[in-house]
Amino acid sequence: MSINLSTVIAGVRFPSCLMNAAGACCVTQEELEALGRSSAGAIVTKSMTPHPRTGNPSPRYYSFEGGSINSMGLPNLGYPAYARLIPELKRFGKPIIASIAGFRSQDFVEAAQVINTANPDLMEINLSCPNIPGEPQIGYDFEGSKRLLKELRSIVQVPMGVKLPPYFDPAHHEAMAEVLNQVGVAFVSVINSLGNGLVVDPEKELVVIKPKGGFGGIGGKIIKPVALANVRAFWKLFQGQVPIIGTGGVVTGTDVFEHLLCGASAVQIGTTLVEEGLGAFERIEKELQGIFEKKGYQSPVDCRGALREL
Ligand code: RRO
Repeated sequence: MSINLSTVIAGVRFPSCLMNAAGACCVTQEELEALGRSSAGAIVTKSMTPHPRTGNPSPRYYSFEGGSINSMGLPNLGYPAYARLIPELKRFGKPIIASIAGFRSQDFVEAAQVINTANPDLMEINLSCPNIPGEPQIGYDFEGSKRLLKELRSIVQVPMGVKLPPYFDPAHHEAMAEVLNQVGVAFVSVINSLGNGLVVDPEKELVVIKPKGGFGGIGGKIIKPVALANVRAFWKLFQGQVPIIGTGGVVTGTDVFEHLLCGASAVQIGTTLVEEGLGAFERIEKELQGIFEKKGYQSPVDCRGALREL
């Protein structure tokens, strides 16, 4: 039986359903090229802003037993640099997803216009950066999200999706699904890190990262149930008609399998990639292949959304 881990999102074929999450190992040209050479199914860029940014002061990333906390503060090369890089990255023969961020709608609009002409395979609008002091996450403002996405929708010609923060109430899943239905998005990427958590070092009686008094986005193993719930909620609300990229808590092939069962068409990896390096793709792919073999699945679409309920 031949197993094929490729997947299709918005008409774009990905050679593998695994890829990096925006932010993980994807800021510099070197990092993006390394993703190109790796067995990742796509190259996802760091979220980009109009001007280059060094980000928040260090320490700004910390890993612990159950995951990670970060307050990177959008370090990136600025969209003009990524616009130049995207056509070069095409030589790796895998889709490129450009992640767009900003502080005001004009930032998103400018970046979207320029990046659109660089022609990435998909554009992921980041509505969920939790780490800019004084800037709320746009994805928690449903009217604001609608206004911004409608404006972007009229500019962006490549398939445009959104990266959402986690929601914790069905009313919020419904409100965002309504927005996305009205705008018409090509895919949904859930979830970004769980915003504004706090990790404490009891020995030192101290926070573990510097910005925002130690508050930061939580990623990794411990956020998996929240990620799966968000994938499942949007899968159901869209009745499987809008492709979902699942992100959150992926350490093993079993974690990927769980995301697929909940309805994901592909899965992004953040904390594990930062901790383990790009070899994680091969390891997790092998583990997923082993699960498919045992269960008799040939491709992600065979089990997508197939989670049974009691
Ligand atoms: O750069 C960051 O601090 C960051 C971003 Br833009 C994001 O979307 N999610 C995250 O956990 N960190």
